[in-house]
Amino acid sequence: MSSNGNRSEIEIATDAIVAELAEGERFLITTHEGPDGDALGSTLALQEALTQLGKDSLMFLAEKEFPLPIEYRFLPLQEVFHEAPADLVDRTVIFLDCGNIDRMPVDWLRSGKRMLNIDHHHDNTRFADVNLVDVGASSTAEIVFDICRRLGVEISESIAQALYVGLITDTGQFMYENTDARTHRVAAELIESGVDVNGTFRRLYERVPEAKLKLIARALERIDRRLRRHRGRRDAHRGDHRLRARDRGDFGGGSRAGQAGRPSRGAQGQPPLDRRFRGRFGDRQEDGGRRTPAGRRLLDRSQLRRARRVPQRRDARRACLTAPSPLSAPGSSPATSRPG
Ligand SMILES: [Mn+2]
Repeated sequence: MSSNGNRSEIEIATDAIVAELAEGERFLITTHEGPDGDALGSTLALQEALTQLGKDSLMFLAEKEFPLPIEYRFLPLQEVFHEAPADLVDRTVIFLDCGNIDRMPVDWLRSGKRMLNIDHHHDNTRFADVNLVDVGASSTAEIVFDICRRLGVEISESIAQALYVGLITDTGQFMYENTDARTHRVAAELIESGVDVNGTFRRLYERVPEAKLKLIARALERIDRRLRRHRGRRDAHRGDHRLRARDRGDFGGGSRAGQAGRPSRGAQGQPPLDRRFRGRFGDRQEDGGRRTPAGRRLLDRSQLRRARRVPQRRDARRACLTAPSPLSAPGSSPATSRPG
């Protein structure tokens, strides 16, 4: 791999960018839509760096980006512009962390005096007048750190803080493959410049919004209620369990409904169907349930729910009820089969 060739290419681009920043007077810094930690951190850091050098610099983000995701709201972005400045044509527009101009779909941004492109995405389309695309950098923050150094900018606590946010968010807290020795060296220097490491991690990763917590709590409560209801129902009908098991054995669901009345039942030693149904609806007084005037058991709410859940079994029962009983069927009835 021509890493030497690559490096010199990046060196050349870095020199060109540094020259643009050093010589320019008015700037407008922007990034990609839906900005992440790297986008916001690099923007803030470069804004402060250019201001420190006495430049007139503005930051732009569309109004729709606000409010930002909760984890980024601690960043000091109060001075971000949402509109085109009147002197846009005199400003050099700097795109940070933006691999493609369509990732910042605000057309007037292309009407600046110059366009600079500082990024680390491997698929960067190099859309600007000067493009510094360092795919070996973990983050745009890492590149901006390098630029600051070359411009002789003092890495203040706030610049360090902003760049550190870009560094840890784009490297997944130094876990991704883009993390290397250079990343850690930059991190070390930022920490030496005053980054509140623990506080930054806490702000970025431990601030769960109250609304989200409430939502999770509600969902857990609902699951708990369902579990309790399910257990209660199970316990209440445990006595009914054996009967239900027998029902299943006898009817086996809707598909076997048509076979339920076949004469071989008696041969299997099972009671005739009409007797079984009398038992189900008429004889079971011991369950204490409410009954219709005809003696049918009224289902309580949970039993109804259960019955609705297995409609095919109810249909099977109805089919059995209306099917001719083997006892009353002509030919098998004692009355008609009796000789004489
Ligand atoms: Mn990035």
